[in-house]
Amino acid sequence: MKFIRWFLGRIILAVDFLTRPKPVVREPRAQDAVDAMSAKMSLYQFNACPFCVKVRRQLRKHALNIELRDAKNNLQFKQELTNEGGKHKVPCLRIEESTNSIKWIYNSKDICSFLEKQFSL
Ligand SMILES: N[C@@H](CCC(=O)N[C@@H](CS)C(=O)NCC(=O)O)C(=O)O
Repeated sequence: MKFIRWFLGRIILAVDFLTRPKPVVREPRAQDAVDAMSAKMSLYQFNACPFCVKVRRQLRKHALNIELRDAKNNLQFKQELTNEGGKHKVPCLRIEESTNSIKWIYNSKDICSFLEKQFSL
C-alpha cells in the first residue's frame, strides 16, 4: 500500500513536471507589488499530494512567490499547521494579515479562489 502510494506520487510529480504551465511575465513594478503581497503567505503542503500540486501549478502559472512549507517531513511546520491552523490537512494557505491576525485557508478549491480574488488572476 505504501509502495503504491509512493508510486502514484511519482507519477503525479512526473506528469506535473512535463505539463507545468509557463509563468506569466509582469512588468518589474507589478511583480514587486505581487511579491510584497505574497511575502505574507506560505503554503503548507506535501510534495506529491495531488491537491497541493494543483495549488502549486496555480502559483507557478501566476508567478506567485509564496513560500512552500513541507508539512510532512518538517516537524516544526507539521506542528504549526496542526496547532495553529487547527488540523493536519494539506494544502493550507497561511496568511499573515497583521502581526496578531493570521488566517488559515484549507481546501485547494478555496485556496485557488482566494488567490484568484487577491491577485485578480
Ligand atoms: N478536499 C481537500 C483534500 C485534501 C486532502 O485530502 N489532503 C490530504 C493529502 S492528499 C491530507 O492532507 N492528508 C493528511 C491527513 O489527513 O492527515 C482539498 O481539495 O484540499
